[in-house]
Amino acid sequence: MAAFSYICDSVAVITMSNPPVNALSSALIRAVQKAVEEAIGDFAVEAIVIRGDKGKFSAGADIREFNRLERGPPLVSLIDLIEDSKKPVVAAIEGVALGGGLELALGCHYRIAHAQAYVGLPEVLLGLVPAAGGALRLPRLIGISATLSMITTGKYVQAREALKLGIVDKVVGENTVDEAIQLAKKVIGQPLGSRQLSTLPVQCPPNVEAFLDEAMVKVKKQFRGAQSPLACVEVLRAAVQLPYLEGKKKERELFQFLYTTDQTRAQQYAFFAEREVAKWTLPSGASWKTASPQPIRTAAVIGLGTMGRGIVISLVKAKIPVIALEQDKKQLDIGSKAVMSLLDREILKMEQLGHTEATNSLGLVQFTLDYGKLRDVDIVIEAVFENMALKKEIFRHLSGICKPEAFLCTNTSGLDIDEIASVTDRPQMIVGTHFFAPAHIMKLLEVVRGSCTSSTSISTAMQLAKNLGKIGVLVGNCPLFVGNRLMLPYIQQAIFLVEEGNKVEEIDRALEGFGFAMGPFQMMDLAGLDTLWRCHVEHGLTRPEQSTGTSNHCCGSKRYSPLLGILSEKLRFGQKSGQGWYKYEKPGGRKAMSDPWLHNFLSEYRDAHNFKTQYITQEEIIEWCLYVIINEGFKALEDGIASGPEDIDVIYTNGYGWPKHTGGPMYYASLVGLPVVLTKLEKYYEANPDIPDLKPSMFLKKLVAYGNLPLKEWQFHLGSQNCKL
Ligand code: TC6
Repeated sequence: MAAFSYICDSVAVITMSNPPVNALSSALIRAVQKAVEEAIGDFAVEAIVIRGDKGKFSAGADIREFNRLERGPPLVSLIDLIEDSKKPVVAAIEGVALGGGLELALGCHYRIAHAQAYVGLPEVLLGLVPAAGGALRLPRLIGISATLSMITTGKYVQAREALKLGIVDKVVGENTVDEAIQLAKKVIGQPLGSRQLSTLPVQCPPNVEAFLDEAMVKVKKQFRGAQSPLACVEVLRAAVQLPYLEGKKKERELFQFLYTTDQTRAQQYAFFAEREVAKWTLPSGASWKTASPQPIRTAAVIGLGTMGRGIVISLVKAKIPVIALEQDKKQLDIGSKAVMSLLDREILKMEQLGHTEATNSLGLVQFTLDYGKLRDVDIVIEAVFENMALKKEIFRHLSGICKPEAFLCTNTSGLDIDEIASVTDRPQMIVGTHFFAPAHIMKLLEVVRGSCTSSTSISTAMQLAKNLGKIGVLVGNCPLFVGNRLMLPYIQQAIFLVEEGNKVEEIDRALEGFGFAMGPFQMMDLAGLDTLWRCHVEHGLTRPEQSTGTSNHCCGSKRYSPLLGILSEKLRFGQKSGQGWYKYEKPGGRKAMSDPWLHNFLSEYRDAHNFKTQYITQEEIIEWCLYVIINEGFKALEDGIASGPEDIDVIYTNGYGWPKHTGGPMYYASLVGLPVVLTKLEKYYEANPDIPDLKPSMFLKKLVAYGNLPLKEWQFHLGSQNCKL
């Protein structure tokens, strides 16, 4: 676990070892404590270096132990022991020093980091606050403002930035441990007072109280409904107002409060779910363990619209050379200018973080009109607009041009992968790669398996997702895949509520109050009402010939709303045209403002179509809108399109703005209780038999028949025979 592995000229080197990330489990803390005590007590030792095994300092407290009853020795006393040591202690940081790992390093008197290492206090992402002195020592080292930004976002800071901020004393390109030993030798016998962070004053801006009040307001707005970012501001207030030891008590109190909340459990679930989805298995038995990803050394992107541009940037950021292709000179000029301007912005950001080599990225992208240039690339990602005929023509063409080993991917948000694959010479190498806009920022990649897609192709696409810094989730091939399939009933439901008299702004407010970054109407305005309307039409969710809305609002026995179509016909496309469900300061503007025209229009529309007004509460809005997502989620599990509830949750929390502090739609359903969700759906469906999205899924009913089963047991009751992956 940890031993005082050798003494090098009076310097003891303690190596923490708990693969794969040296998480500070009870056993590891105990072992490090013993090693530090030994080193302190050994006359031959004059200084100590602490390092992590296998190139990683430590990823912090062992999250797997969070829910266990037995607790080991507290990390806090180990860190205090280190800080109080009369012999200098140096942290040699390689890989990561996160959470408790960074807190331990802050207890050391000096810190040296490798250039590729990251540090951070990401406890907030697990619904917690730093609780081993991190939020008290860091502001004494780098000030309140920089600490606030780190602990409320949980962001990881690269070594060079950490050096600028003052978190580490030195950054080295190699031999981190040797450098740490040299530093340790140099400081033997020097006074340590100024290096014991807990004894220093907190660095505050003038009028710190007003600064913290303002921070609280900002954080409340930014992390709607999440408790831990607010607690982080409170810990900082304690750091400012109280002496260190009392601040420590407050830190502990807040940690212990958060530790018992549903939010932290949901966020821990989300953490493990994001790792679980990488471990895919097919019904054939092929899996992430048996399939080998092929190396992707070069790539091509076809189509430089919004999605294509973001995909090019993603590839370049992962240092993969890209050939970007457009169909004509005009589109190529527009697309290449947009890509280069995005790239310039990314390079600037990277340079500010100390990546001096960032400008080299400019040479990684090449623009062309010539398909012949795609002959030797390892992967092609087609990102033209959603038109099956066009996509098929492109894939037919690629089939004749690309080398036989090239993987051919389509960025589609819901078209049939098998139909696209059918026109190629290599259906086993066709993969759906559904990126989310903006593609160079959003973390999610839905990897869609067609019926012929090989396990090697899946493995390659999943590995590519990881290399691009994204989370790949494998899903089956069905209309709209998983994410959009669940989204459509949500959008429809929100529109039905408006037809019944509820205000667009109220519905958005209710869902933002639940924690969504934006409500459904702002989201529709962002996505484009015309685009959504086309999607409704393509998927048979309305009758295109009646888009002016003179019908009885039924398509067969199914209710539909023509509102998206009507607004699109009035050129109210959303943000891009400056008006949609809201009005904006200009086309492309972002500030949504309530629109009196829309309110009048809706009131006339309701009168003309004899809608019965049914105002509902904020709580009911949440139920009506979210329970259809959950219900469709159970249907997707039943159909075998998603491998498990975790996959749906990861898709929703990383691609659709579902708040992580509620875990995702399926986890949230388990929290509410499946019997409650079922009863509500039954009630709503009985009142609205023309909305089939409210009809409870058979799988949900089956689970409820077993009682209120924990989410981990759901899949067992489905069996694997349904899997369509
Ligand atoms: C804290 O410190 C609180 C302190 C207060 C004390 C009072 N514990 O992400 P990967 C596992 S809170 C247990 O795939 P990467 C992970 O589940 C903690 N396990 O690898 C996976 O297991 P699997 C604050 C952990 O190279 C394996 O390691 N720290 C922990 O892409 C590999 O992980 C954090 O929040 C852990 N702390 O990224 C850090 N961390 O193979 C969270 C990872 O069985 N960790 N595992 O599936 C990370 O951000 C990333 O894991 C990484 C490595 C950057 C360390």
